[in-house]
Amino acid sequence: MKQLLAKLLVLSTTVALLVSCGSKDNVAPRGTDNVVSDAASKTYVKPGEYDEFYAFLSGGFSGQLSVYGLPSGRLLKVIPTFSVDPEKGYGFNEETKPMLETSVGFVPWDDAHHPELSQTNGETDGRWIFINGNNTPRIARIDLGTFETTEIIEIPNSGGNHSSPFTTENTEYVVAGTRFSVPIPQEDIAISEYKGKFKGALSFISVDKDSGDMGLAFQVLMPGFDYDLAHSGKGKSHGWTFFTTYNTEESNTLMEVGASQNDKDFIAAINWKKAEEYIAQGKFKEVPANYVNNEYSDETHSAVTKRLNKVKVLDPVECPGLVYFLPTPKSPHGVDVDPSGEYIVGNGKLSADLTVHSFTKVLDAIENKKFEGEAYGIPVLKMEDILAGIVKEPGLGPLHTEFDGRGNAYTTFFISSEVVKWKLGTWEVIDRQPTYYSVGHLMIPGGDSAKPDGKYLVAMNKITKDRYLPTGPEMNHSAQLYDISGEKMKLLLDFPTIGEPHYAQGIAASKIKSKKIYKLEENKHPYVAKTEADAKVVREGKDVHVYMTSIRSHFAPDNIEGIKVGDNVYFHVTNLEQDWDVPHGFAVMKARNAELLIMPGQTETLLWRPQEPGIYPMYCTDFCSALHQEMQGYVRVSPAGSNTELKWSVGEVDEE
Ligand SMILES: [Cu+2]
Repeated sequence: MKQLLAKLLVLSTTVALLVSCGSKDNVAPRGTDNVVSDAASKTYVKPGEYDEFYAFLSGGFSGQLSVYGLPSGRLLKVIPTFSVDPEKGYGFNEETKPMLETSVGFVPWDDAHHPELSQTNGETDGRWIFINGNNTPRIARIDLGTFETTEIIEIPNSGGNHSSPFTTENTEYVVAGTRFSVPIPQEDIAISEYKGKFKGALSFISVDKDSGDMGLAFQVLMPGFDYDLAHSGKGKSHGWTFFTTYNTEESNTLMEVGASQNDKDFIAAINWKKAEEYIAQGKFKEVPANYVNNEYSDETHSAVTKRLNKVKVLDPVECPGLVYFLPTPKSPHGVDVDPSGEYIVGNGKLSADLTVHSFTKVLDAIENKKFEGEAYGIPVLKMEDILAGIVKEPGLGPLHTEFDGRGNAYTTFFISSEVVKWKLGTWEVIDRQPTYYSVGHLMIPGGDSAKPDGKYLVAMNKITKDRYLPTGPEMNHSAQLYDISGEKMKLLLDFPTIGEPHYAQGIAASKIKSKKIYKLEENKHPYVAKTEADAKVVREGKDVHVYMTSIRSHFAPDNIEGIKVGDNVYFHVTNLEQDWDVPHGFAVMKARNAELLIMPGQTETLLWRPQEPGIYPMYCTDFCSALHQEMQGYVRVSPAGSNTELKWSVGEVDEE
């Protein structure tokens, strides 16, 4: 096995060298031969027409989620999630600052990996999309009515939230498995004490079926392995969630060698219905935990941070039947469950073969107590008892598998840089297509649900190299669209992405009901001004609240005097428009945060602390009308302690 590892390492270097050969400046792009001749007509969406699918691609290290149309590959929107966004004011305006609050204070950035659509009966339902924050462990929920981040929950006892937020069949839960094991509770100990002292928490976050509200239901305290990815069961395996593990060696240094020793690592199978029974019986420990839950209200247009201080923890040793280990070669990365819920594919990234387990056989082995042994008190099943089949030498470095709903599976191979199509049940390879280059995840709309829409496949590649015009040392990552409606896959399109498109989800456009405006009469923001008659300026000590309105093409008030150095000026701007797609912006000179971008019927607040006396222009930043350039005003700032009278102008025309 060590030999195999060495071979893989050599091969990966060779592939990297091959890839770099083609990267001389401005050489013609490679790999155009396999583009089918009708690719252009298959991806062409006429001007004015809509795409058939939404695709949601994570932004990876940008911390955002971007929305594309398929098959055109057109970028429709970037949704700020875990990172501040000066374009929309997210994380800069007073309303959304609490969204990025954590147990250690305001965190303006994270690394977002796996978007996951909400499901009903195992099918994507177009209500919400969830995404994980890796670095400061969190899960966000985005409302697909508004395409805005509406909730973020922090995950305590986690060392990095990678295997997340994969949903259960009816979005009962989204899950969060720690990538890194850490001492739980955290403590100041030598890193060499890793083995036995470090633990991995697998969290189940409940989702309210009507409101979508998330809450940390319970955590399962696992051995100190690394937990990589997850998928929940469906159909016959509904009630179970599967997490891949690596580093079952519990190594803590030179991991590329240390964590690659064992021939098999595990897929941890968690029976969460059993967990619910144990919780109901009170068989949990309630442990102190410091975490937050931030929620944005569509009524007040404001987010509130709730601080939480305990969590229910289940210990598998005290809860028989809660966790089983399925031995799987070798450092399995993705764990993917087919649409029927029977097959559990373990993508052992250092393995020559793909391993597929049978859920029926897993249940049978459990029932007959056919165990190979145990690890930290958790029963280990025998691989030969649970194996459904093996896909023999399909490629090098398997990472992830999705399904088309017609009995086929598609697996990405990072090292051999390809997507391989194979058949469930017969395990034979049907087709393979190269990717440009080094593919990570792939996405078929609904491809990890019970009802895939098996028309397109998107490969998300880690290396772009010579695919586009050079843009300096950094090239945007690349996604590639394949037509998978026939026997053979056909490459149709490359399109650049934002950040790292780590994973994606796709859904038929008809399943999403996008909201067009916020109704002004429903606006319950505490500082709303619903008409220009409500516009005013109120001083409360050093805090000055400007109740401002914007409508094509003026602000009310437009001139303000009596502001002093040392004041905290809150511009609460309400957009009075009630038409689709008429946002207004707001900026004031020398503001040290960002602009506001206010949707029709919405109120947003910019905090401004002027530092020197003078006249400060303010203006609308979003081109809104022919007289947009006239949409402006002034603020007069006087020295601290001066007695300039507070006054403002609303709708008065200049006198001669
Ligand atoms: Cu405007």
